[in-house]
Amino acid sequence: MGYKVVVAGATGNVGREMLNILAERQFPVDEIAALASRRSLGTEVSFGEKTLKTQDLDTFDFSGWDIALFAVGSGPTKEYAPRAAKAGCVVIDNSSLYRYDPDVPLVVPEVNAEAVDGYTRKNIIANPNCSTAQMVVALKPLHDRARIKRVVVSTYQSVSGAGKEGMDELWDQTKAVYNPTDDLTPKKFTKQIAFNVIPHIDVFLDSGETKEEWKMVAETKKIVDPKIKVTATCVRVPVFVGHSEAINIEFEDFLDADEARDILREAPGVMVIDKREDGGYATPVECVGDFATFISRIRQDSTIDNGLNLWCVSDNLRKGAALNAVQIAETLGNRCLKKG
Ligand code: 11C
Repeated sequence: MGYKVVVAGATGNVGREMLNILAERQFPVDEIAALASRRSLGTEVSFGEKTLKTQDLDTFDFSGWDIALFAVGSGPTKEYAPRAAKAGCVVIDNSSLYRYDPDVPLVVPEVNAEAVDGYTRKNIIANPNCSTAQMVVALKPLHDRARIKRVVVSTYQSVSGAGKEGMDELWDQTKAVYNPTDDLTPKKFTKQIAFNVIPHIDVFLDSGETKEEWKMVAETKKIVDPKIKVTATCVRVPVFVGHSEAINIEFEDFLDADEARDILREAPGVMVIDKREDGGYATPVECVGDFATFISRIRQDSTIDNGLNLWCVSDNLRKGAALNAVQIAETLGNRCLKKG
């Protein structure tokens, strides 16, 4: 006995990972439908040992389906998520469309699992931005011990955050750098990404921040604590998968680096790799395909009374998107929904 599960956007980076993770974690699935836009129709996708043929999102009837994982971007989400929700199917949405809606829970299960219960207001639950998800997994257990006042974070975000086009652009440009006849013109990104870094993700706001930076502020407040002040600089780097973050935290109470390390070792979803020696820290290539958020370089910030610095790396397509969505589905199943 399980659930009837839909994955919308099944041919994209995140949709494929959703199917992989549902299978890997043996989510109780009675029936599964993989949906795609009309232009990807008929494309086959894997679900464990099975191959699924994609069906048309536009004409799909969500009645009788229990859970729909959406990874289609805000535009199509606006059109199809309310339709699914109205048909009685609980939508877990990876786009930013509903994240800031007070009637929609924004959930990272290690941090605020109980918020899932609020799904009944719209039949929709929002999945946070990838850079927020991994950061709050690390912040929450430290906040519970010493109350966080302020966070200063700089991100090093992989090109897969910008979808398959972003990955293709890094691949093509990397080859083009060595072949002068190839075209280096940026298409998906605003500047050359190969052998470069770009301090710009998502659109600019009037404040001078980018929307990616604003999301880290607004989402941390909604998920962890509205009192926490956050300031972010979000940067795209030439890495295919895995986002990294340098996080500076100011607490109300003193927290020693050793105690912080012990707390994080026990924290759900966290893997501490923190030896003060060559290679004693995590980097993105080692974290790809993993479920954990990796924390390294935990150390005191001696410029303030109660400060710590740490390095945080996670697979942005997993904890930052597909894994978190599946964990929300698991939480919903455990707390709220009846099987079959
Ligand atoms: C990136 N974080 O790396 C973005 C991708 O709000 O869900 C996810 C955007 C979002 O480009």
